Amino acid sequence: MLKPSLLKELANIVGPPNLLTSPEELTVYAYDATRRESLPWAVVRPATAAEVSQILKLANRERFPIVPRGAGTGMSGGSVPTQGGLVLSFERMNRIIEINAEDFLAVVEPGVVTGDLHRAVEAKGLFYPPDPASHQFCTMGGNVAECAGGLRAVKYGVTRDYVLGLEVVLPTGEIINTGARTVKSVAGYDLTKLIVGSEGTLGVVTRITVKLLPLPESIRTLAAFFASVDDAARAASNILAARIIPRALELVDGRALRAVETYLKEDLSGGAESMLLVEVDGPDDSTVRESERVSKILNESGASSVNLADSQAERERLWKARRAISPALYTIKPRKINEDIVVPRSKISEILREVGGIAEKYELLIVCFGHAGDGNIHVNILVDEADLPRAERAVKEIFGTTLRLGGSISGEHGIGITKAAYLPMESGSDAIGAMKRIKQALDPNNILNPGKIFF
Ligand code: 2HG
Ligand code: ZN
Repeated sequence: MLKPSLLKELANIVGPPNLLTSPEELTVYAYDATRRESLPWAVVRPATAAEVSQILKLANRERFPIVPRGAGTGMSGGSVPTQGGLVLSFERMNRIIEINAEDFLAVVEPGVVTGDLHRAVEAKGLFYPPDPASHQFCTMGGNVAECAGGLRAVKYGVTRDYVLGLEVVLPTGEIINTGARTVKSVAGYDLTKLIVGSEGTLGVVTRITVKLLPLPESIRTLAAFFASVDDAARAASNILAARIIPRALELVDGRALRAVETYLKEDLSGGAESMLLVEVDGPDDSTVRESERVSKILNESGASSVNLADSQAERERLWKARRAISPALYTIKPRKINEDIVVPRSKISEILREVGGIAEKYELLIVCFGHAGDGNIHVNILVDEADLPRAERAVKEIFGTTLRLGGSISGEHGIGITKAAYLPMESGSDAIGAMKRIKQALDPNNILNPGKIFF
């Protein structure tokens, strides 16, 4: 609880309408996409880095937890206020400050919706590649905090690869600027990369400078259907083996297809057991050639049908379906444990087979879909209450197998609270010790998003 005198100080900093304390309002800031919930004690909606700085200084003086929050679309509990405290919501810091075509960069506040940035830069012939499946809702601050990936990571990389610089309020209240407005900069430690993906535990991001690319001239999208997920995985590998890096290479298994078809009330696949969505981009003549090569490989890999999307509307229909899989899975069971393991690309078929074996062994309903092109598979265990103990054992085995294959337990969703217990399996105690020392140095009173990443 925050005592009344503190609430008054907070109201003075952000203005009374931007301090929320009623139970109804607090509920809205209690959850994320994991559907875990924990009520904050209060919520503030700051408008400037200076306000954030004052709030953090107050939190240090009074030792209460601060939980930064974007749109709450995170998949590992990063923005859930598990220890209560004060949520810092960035809905008012939502301006696109600059789009600079000469320097190929944009400067945004953390509350900008990622899809809005896409549209704004594309209107100027520019391109911001990172596109989490939730791009219509998620915000840039959250993308930076979790180092969001998305569908185009296979060719273009993840959020980390586009952040040139940040304005960050340190847990102790200092406002610092990291990085530069240049493509290159090696001045001192790379604090930008340290903050990106630190899950709101090392600093509060108040301004983001991102690199932009020229907007590709043309895009071609293919949907291919297969009789088994094994065939689809092999086809994905065959595309990469042909030295083609599409801008998206997404795999959807049969169960995920059925779920999204029910959810959207449309037949996408004609009953197929797996789908690959492949998208190539570049100069027009090159996408024509590349999509023809991809189509040939898909057919030779045993696809039952391969369709080239022949209109923008058709492309949008396919991607809308792909992006709807995550919510659609709730039509099957009331809960889903979603993992985002990532393996070296050569191991995609192997990990899918292993996960299939684990599902059988523990008698669980496991759905796999996601970013096959970069090895990042969303393994979703769909559970009732009674399945939970078996699901926990299965998760451990899935992570063990992933690590044995040279992968990582999280490709893009972060550790948060849901994977904190498993981080030692990947990082080991010495590396975690080093992480904890960094945390301690920057946040000596452990006020910033406590309880996330490690216990
Ligand atoms: C996606 O790619 C998201 O759709 C969500 O990362 C994944 O729900 C999931 O497992
Ligand atoms: Zn994803």
